[in-house]
Amino acid sequence: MAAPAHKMTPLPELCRPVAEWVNTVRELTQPRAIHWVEGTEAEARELTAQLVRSKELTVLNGEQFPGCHLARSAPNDVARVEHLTYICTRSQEDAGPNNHWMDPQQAHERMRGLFRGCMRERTLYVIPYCMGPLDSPLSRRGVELTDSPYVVLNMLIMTRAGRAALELIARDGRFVKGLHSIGELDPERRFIMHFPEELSIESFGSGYGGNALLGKKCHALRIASWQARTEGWLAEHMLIVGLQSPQGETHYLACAFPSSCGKTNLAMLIPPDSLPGWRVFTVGDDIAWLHPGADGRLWAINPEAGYFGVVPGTNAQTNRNAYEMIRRDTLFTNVALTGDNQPWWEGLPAGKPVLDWQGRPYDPARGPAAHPNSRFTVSAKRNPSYSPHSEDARGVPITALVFGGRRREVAPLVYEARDWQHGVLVGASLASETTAAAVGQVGVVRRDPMAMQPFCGYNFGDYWQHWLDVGAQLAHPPRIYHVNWFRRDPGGAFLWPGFGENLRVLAWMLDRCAGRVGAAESAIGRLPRPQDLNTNGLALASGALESLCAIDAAIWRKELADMREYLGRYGSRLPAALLAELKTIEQRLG
Ligand code: SAT
Ligand code: MN
Repeated sequence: MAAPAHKMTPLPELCRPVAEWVNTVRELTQPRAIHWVEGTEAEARELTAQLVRSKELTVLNGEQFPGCHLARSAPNDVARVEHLTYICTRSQEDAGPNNHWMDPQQAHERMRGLFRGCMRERTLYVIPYCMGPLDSPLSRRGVELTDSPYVVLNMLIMTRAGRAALELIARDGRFVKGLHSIGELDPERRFIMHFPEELSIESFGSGYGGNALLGKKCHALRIASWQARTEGWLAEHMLIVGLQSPQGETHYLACAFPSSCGKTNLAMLIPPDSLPGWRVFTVGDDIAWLHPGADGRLWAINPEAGYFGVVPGTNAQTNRNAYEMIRRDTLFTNVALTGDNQPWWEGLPAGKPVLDWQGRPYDPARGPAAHPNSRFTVSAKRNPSYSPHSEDARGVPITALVFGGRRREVAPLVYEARDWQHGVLVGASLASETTAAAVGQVGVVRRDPMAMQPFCGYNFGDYWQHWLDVGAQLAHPPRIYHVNWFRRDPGGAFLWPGFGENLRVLAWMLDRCAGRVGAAESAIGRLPRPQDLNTNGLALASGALESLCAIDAAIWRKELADMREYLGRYGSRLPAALLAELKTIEQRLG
C-alpha cells in the first residue's frame, strides 16, 4: 500500500514558520548543508556510522555492549555552566535574584556576533521535537537547530524527534526556537541564553548535555516553567515513579532532587528482598510537567523519552535496572575504556580501565578513569521498570510530592508537611551539597529551592506564588514530603543505607496518604515514629533510626535564620504566606 500523500511532503515544506526561521539562521551561520531530521532508525544508523568514520564516536565491544558507543567531549566541556547561563527578560526583576540576567537586545546582539558564519564547514541539523507523548494535550513542541551531530543522536533518544513532531508544529505554528552551535568549544566564548518572552534559546560554545540538548533543561525546565506559569501548570525538576504495593494498589510520586543526587536510582528503585510484593515503575527520571486535572488532582507527564544519567556508581547492587539497561543501544559520554573496548567507570566491581575518559593511558595519579559527570544516554523504553503508563496522554495522578537534598546534618530522614502551603515552604527551603553535574566547587551546601535553582526561568518569588496558586486550585492536592538519604553520623558514615531501602520511607508516605499509619508532630513537620517505619530485615546500627529522625533545635534555629535571610532577597516578590509559614515554625521551635 502506498504511503499517504502527506507523509511524502518534504520536511522543509511542512511548516512555513519553521522553514522561514531556518532560512534566517542559514544566512547568519552559513552552513555548508542543511539536514532536516526525519527521526527514522535508518537515519540514526547513518549518522552514527558517519561519526564512527570521523572518529567522533568509538564502537564499544559488540559482544558485551551491542549497539553501544562512546563519545568524548572536550576536556573543558563536561558539565553545565551556570555562570554562563542567562535569563533574558525585558525587566531584570522578572528573572529574579536566582538568575543571571542580560537585556534581551544586548544578548541577541552578542549571540549574533558569535553565531555569524560559525557553521561554515558544517552541516546545520534541523531537529523538530515534541516534549511529552505525541498525542498529549500536555505536550509542547520545539525545534533545535544545531551543528552537532552528537546533539542530534542524543535528541533522537531524549525526545520524540522528527517528522511526527514537525507535523504537530505545523498544526498550530507554536514551537520553542532553540539555536545551538558548538562554536570552537571555547569556555571564553560560551553562553546559554534564554528568552522566555520569545520562547527561544540561544546556546553557543558547548556540546555538553544540559548546555546543548536544548529540549532538556533549557526548554523543558527554564522556558517551560515560564510557559507553565502563564498557562496554569508546573514544570519541575522531578522524577516520576509508580509504586505498586503487595496489595496491588499503584500510586505515583514526583520527587525533586538536585542534579546527581540519585533521581535516576530512585526512579528505577529495586525493592529489597525483605520487602516482598512491591513493584516499581518508572515514568520519568529528571523532569515532570504537572497539570491540575479536572478531578482536582495533580497529573504528571514526563516530557522526555530517554535518560541522560550519571554513569559512575552504577552497578548491579546500586541500580540493577540501570546496569542492565545500559548494556545495549546506549551512548556513553566520557567514560573510561578497558583493553577490550568495554566502557568502564568507578563503582564497577570488575574490569580494568586502560584508557581514561580523555582517551589517555589511564594513570590514577590524574584522577578517576571515568569523568565523575560521565553520562549514559538511552531510550526510556530500554528500562526494565519502564511504566506502561509513560505514554498516557493525560499523564499519571500524583499522590505525593517529595523534596530531597544531600545534607550531612540538619534534615531528618523524612518529614511530612502539614499542608500544601507548608509544603511550598519545605520545597523553597531545599538546600543541598553541590555535585559534579555543574562546573564549580563540589560538596558545599547551597540553597536549591525545589531543586530548581539552576532551572527556573523566572523570579523565584513569583514561582513560589505560582506554586501556592496551583495548590489552591486542587481539591485533592498531593501531600508533600522532605527526605534526606545522605545524613551522616559524627564520624562521617552514612546513617541510612539508601538505594532500594528508600522504599521503606516511600511506603510510609503512601500509608500516610491512605490514613493507615501515624506520625509524631514536630516543629518542622510530621515525623515517623520508630514503629511507623517498616524496618523488617534492615540491619541498622543501634540508635541510627533515632539519629536519622532527630531534630536538633539549635541547628534548626540556625537553618531557619539562614532561610529567612535567603527568602529576604526576594523582597516584594516573596509571597507573604511563605514568611507566615516560616514564622510558625520559628515559634514552634521556640
Ligand atoms: O546536564 S544535564 O542538565 O542534562 C544533567 C543534570 O545536570 O541534571
Ligand atoms: Mn537533572
